[in-house]
Amino acid sequence: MRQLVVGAAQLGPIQKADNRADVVGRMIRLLDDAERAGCDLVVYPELALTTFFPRWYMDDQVDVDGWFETDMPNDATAPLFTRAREAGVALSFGYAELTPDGHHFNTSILTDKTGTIVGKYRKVHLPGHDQFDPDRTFQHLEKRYFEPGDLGFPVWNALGGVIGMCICNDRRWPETYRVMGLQGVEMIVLGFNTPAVNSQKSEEGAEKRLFHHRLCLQSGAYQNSTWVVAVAKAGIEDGHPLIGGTMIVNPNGEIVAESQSLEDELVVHSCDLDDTQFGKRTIFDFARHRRIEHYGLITRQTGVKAPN
Ligand code: ING
Repeated sequence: MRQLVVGAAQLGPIQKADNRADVVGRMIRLLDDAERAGCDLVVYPELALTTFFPRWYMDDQVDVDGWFETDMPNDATAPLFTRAREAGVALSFGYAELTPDGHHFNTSILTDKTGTIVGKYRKVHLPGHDQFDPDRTFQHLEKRYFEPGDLGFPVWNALGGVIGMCICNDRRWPETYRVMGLQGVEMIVLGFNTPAVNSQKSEEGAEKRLFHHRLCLQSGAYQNSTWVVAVAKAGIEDGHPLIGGTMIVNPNGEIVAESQSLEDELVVHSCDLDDTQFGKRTIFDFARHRRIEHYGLITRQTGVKAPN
């Protein structure tokens, strides 16, 4: 029994006009709830400190960089790190990272229970586009504002287990889970901001979005015998709806806890990391079952080459 009590701290909408201090205040209130619930770890969404700004077209880099953090922790987030250290709770949250040498990443971090950052991940799969697209009902400019992550999919020995991170669109790609699965990951934590409608297919609404969201998390968890904790930024941001669906999925692919609202909401579950072992020793014992001599196309080829 290696119980890890996780608080999935869903955030409701953050408006473009909201400031980081107010958002951090909301995050601290969720952290207080998590401490009372006996959580060891609290997980917040992708880009947790600001509105989902990639929906807005900007061509002035000064405006773009205003959405980024140059240090972490920093003045805005220091109160959160201090509160976490006092509470003895580890944190994971996403933010827009601007590095000292001028690189822009969609980043998430993991701290230990003293508030020390022990892990960093930079989003690899950037969805959307990099130029203004008049055919879309709204923009999704992650390819414009971020570079693809350059850290791969690392995992860390932390909190008594093997912990990994990914971010939003990463959860739709099986490679994300498998690379961490090959490192023995026992819990993957991720945040997401998922528009409730498809900007290119308006008949695809929240229900279908939630169906694909669950499908990806449950298959990733099951096929790698790992816990998956997925945390939404939810609700309507300046008129643009985001799905909820914050949830915790067990190594069998079963949803064991899920948010009920589109607001700030803490979803708590005690996760036994030993529940990952049976799958890793039997049906998904990679060493015994995988046949890598047949998988070459997966890393040799990016796009489709159909038979002529
Ligand atoms: N958001 C969305 C996501 O992957 C998206 C973008 C939605 C892509 C639906 C494809 C289909 O959940 C982010 N931030 O990646």
